[in-house]
Amino acid sequence: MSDRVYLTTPLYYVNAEPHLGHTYTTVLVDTVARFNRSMGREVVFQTGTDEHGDKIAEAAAAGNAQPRQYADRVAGIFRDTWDECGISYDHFIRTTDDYHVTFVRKMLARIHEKGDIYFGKYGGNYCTGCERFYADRELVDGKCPDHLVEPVWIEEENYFFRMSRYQNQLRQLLDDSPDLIRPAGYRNEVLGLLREPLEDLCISRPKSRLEWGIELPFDDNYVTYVWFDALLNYLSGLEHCRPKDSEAFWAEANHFIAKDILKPHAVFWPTMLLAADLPVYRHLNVHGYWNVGQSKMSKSLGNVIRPLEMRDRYGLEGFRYFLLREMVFGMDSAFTEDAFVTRFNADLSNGLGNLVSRVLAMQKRYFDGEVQTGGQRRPEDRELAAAFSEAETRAVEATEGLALHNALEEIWKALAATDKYIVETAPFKLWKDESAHTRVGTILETLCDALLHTARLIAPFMPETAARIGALLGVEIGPLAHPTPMWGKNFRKGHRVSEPARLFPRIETET
Ligand code: ME8
Repeated sequence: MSDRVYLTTPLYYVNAEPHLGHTYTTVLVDTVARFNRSMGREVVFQTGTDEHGDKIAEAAAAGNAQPRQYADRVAGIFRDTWDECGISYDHFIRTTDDYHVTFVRKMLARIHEKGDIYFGKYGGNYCTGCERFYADRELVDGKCPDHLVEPVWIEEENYFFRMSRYQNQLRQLLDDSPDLIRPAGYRNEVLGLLREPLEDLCISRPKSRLEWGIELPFDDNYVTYVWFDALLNYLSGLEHCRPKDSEAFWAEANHFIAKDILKPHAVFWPTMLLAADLPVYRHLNVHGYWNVGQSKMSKSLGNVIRPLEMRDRYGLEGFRYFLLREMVFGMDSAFTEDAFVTRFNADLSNGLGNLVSRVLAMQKRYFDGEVQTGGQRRPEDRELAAAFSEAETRAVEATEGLALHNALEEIWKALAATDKYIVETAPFKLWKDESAHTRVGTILETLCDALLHTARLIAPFMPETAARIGALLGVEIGPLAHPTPMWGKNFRKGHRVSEPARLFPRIETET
């Protein structure tokens, strides 16, 4: 891995407010960004909003607003939500930003000059939800498989991107870089699409039908919107915020999306880049869908999960933990409040939270909070250190491979080893024997070391919890790039830790 990485979320449509699905991708990329920073890499993390097109114009009209006014309001809600959730993005882009509009027009002109954009007449089945045409074979029972509605037949003169010309090059690219699209299941899906002839891509709308888009540089009667507009954000935003070294970041571009927008990202986008003589991104990382219970999340079903409501009810850290622990990257997951509460109580309240308060309580009770340094280590102490060292190696490897749920599982194995260490060394029993007090001090110092290691490992996943544990221990939590804190060397003589605190009060449910 290079020392620079560029990480992106999709640009979310402003016709809906942030929900569980948007939050998952954003929290996932935030975690990957924090992890990479902790590994000593320089990160650019970009998110933002997709604001042009029919859907947005319709939503604005429904609320009696001008599209721009409406987009300003909802883009603000997205940005504020991510700020309130502590998302560590470096750049927030809106497709209505001037620099982006200029960039899109420049790319359109370049590809048009090359002869890869032509004018033609076309009729086809259009899904407004997806903002793209569907070939008959892609429809299921005549309906868009994603939105389950019949597409509308649209026939008009428009501009087309000669995508078909790049079919072989794209196939070659997928052969040359087997990990371009991850996990492999989605790569295979794309290879499947490429077995059929690739159609050209309609990239315009006449202004007579849609004004809310970016005017074509070569025909002011037409606008472009959605895909030819939005996909270019990944480059326009990077060049805008890193004008001097955007190429180096682009070489390590990692897009994160859900499977719903696989085709635009795996087919439209790389062929657009090939046509513009630009290098293709490094990885397209595709995750599955969150369903709510057995159903798709939807406004009409009234089962939309909103991030700030979850924060107010349970706290953000628990929500982050659940999302990252529960979803296997690439697979679908079901969200239920019951599953959330069960995991929260088991892993956070009884698990991590209980361990932290137990260790600090013993430290307080036996030594008035003062860490007893310099004691003799025993094999069981070294075994616990080894469990953490193994957890670190495995968690780092799993996170690099996007198996974040495995990374957390590995860290929780180290927590289980710590609980077992407490049971087996039994400091609360030893304390009854005065001659064993020195040993109890060493056991507790080992446990404080374990908490420090825990904080360091969970920091990308639960940054606030890691910071709280660091503050309770009264020590800096170093990044993963620094040498691992040495057991028995982290606390100076006379150092005091804080009084115990409850990090994750148990969620009581009415039964
Ligand atoms: O498609 N489960 O925007 P969008 C998991 N503007 N992830 C989900 C999800 C769910 N149930 N629902 C949404 C667009 N997402 C275009 C993208 S990019 C240049 C333009 C997440 O608001 C997931 O990341 O419909 C998905 O790919 C994205 O939101 C779609 O967001």
